[in-house]
Amino acid sequence: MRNLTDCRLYGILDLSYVTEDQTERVASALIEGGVDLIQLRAKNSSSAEIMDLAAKLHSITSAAGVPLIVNDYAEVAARVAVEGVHVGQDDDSIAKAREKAGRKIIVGKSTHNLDQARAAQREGADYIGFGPIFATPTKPDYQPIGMADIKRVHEDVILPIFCIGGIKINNLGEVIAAGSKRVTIVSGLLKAPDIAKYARGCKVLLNPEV
Ligand code: TZP
Ligand code: MG
Repeated sequence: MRNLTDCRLYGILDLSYVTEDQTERVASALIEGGVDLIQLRAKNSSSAEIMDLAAKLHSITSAAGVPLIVNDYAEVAARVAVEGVHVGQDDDSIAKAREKAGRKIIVGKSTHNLDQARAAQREGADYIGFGPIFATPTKPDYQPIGMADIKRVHEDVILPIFCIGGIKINNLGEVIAAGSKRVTIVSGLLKAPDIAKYARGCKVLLNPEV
């Protein structure tokens, strides 16, 4: 299984962009394109539905050594061998998520400013999301924070930091130039006509040495 510190491109299988019957095909395309980490995000599904889907997806992701992270529902990790859980500012605390999972898992947390990023580190997160950097229809109620604090968050937080929000292959270079080493991309990947090719293009920008 890939180490979190080796992950640079984080893809989210968000059920507002893909139907449930497309998820396995899309997961395979993300993996084929070199996505390092995959999250299952299904804001309108029950925890039982997410459990079934996570189990199906996990057989694909685990065969490829790609960690699978479930958004919000830490109890899923108690029943399905997913590698982690992702929580937002208004969700379970990191400790509560770990307690619900009942085993050693990765726990990531969404942060929307420097103070939240520092707090997530103190709280014991394994990685953070930082954004939305740009305005995004995937999270429409959130004010974009821009790129100004990307450098600072990398100075203050030693955890893997995934910049997120409105990041596409055509603005990824700017986000990297602003100090980002890792990104999460949702709609850019899921709406690409060729998902694997899009992911591969992003990986080239994120891993210039490869
Ligand atoms: N958290 C902050 S922005 C965001 C989340 C889940 C959505 C990012 O989606 P997209 O489509 O890559 O802008
Ligand atoms: Mg949440």
